Amino acid sequence: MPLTTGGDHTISYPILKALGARSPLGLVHIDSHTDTWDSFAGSRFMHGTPFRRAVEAGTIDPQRTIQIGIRGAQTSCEGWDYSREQGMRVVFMDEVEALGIEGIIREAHRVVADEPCYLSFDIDALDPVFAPGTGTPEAGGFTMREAIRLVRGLCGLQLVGADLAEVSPPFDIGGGPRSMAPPCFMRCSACWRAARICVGSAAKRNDSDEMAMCARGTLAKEGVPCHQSAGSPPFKLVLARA
Ligand SMILES: [Mn+2]
Repeated sequence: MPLTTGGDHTISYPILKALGARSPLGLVHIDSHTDTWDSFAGSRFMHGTPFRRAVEAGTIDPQRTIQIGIRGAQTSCEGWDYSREQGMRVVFMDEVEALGIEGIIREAHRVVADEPCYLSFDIDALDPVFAPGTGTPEAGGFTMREAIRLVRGLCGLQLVGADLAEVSPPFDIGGGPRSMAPPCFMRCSACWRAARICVGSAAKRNDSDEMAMCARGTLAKEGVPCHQSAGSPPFKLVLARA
């Protein structure tokens, strides 16, 4: 089972192309943005477009896709509109408030159903108080406790892979290379630990160690350099195999 950390959210697209090559996957996408724009600044492959490309490629089933935590200022409703037109379940933060974490967990299980699915967690789903080290922070996000409950609540889904994206240590408080691992990645690894509960003992390596190595750019067993958005570090795709 590939567990991937980034870096720019563009990484989800090639992963989904591989994992969803035989049949479209369900998707639990936790983010403050739908990432279903058609293009931005002339690029069709950037961190605002991966899930639109994945729909077009037939690698995810929009009817079995739920996007959770959507909020924030946008200059266009294009992504929101596309997701809903495709039949994705778009859960804005207001609805998260109304249904509560347990209600959102039930909704995720209902939408994805008992078939293979993928989890993509954008760290900007968290409130910037908890994870400021990201390129597009949005106020009013999940607390760490809520996020951990949410991810743990996905236990029982047929997860075939997961990623944690948009981590940008240079944007962390007191940023700079030397501050990369401690504040930001400790928070990330907490999410991964929660995710590992879902995937059992699939990840054999110590996840926080692996992510710290990834952050220093010293571990790149597989994959391609990630497309970089402003401020994103040159992370490599890292796969932890079951
Ligand atoms: Mn985002």
